[in-house]
Amino acid sequence: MIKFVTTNDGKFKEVSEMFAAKGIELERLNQPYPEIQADSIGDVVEYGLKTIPAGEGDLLIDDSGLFIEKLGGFPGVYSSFVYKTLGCQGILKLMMGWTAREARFETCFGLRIGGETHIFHGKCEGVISTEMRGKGGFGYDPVFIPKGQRRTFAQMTVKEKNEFSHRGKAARSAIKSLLKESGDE
Ligand code: ITT
Repeated sequence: MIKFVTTNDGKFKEVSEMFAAKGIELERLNQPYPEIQADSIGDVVEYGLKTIPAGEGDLLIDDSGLFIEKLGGFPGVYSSFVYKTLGCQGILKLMMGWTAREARFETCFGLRIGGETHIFHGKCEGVISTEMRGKGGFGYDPVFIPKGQRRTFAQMTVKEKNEFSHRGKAARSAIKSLLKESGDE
């Protein structure tokens, strides 16, 4: 059994659905892990994994962020703070009148299996919408439209979001590696 350490209901739903579809069960450990102020989400994940005692067994953690091109990648590693302080409306206000709306989501998974650490990345390019749309998803989903799509992530089902998303990509890589290790693939 792998424990997914996350305080975020939406993340757990997205990832557990994908893992379950491949026969891998995830247990939720609803607690925060220490997140250092680092330049990259990869560093946050590597540090975070190290702080969780080996006694917790096999683990998964996910650190993600929204990177807005014209803002030099901001909020990036500050995504959580900016979401709590400005929220989606604050982002829209900040970008009011801008035509350059390119942004991307990035996810880094840290998987610790049998004491060994594996890192997986996923990225999703897109644009920031001009208004909030949709009731699904979480966080910045109502203002993010993945490339080539017309709907925001919040207007998609979990399954649809997983097809395009940063997290869906990281999850597919992690699943592939897990199945390879267990000889199921
Ligand atoms: P953990 O307990 O797993 O750390 P968290 O919500 O703190 O949960 P992050 O630090 O990875 O997760 O997320 C940073 C911010 O980015 C946070 O406000 C999230 O709501 C938002 N976010 C992360 N993934 C997202 C996604 O797929 N869609 C929209 N917003 C997302």
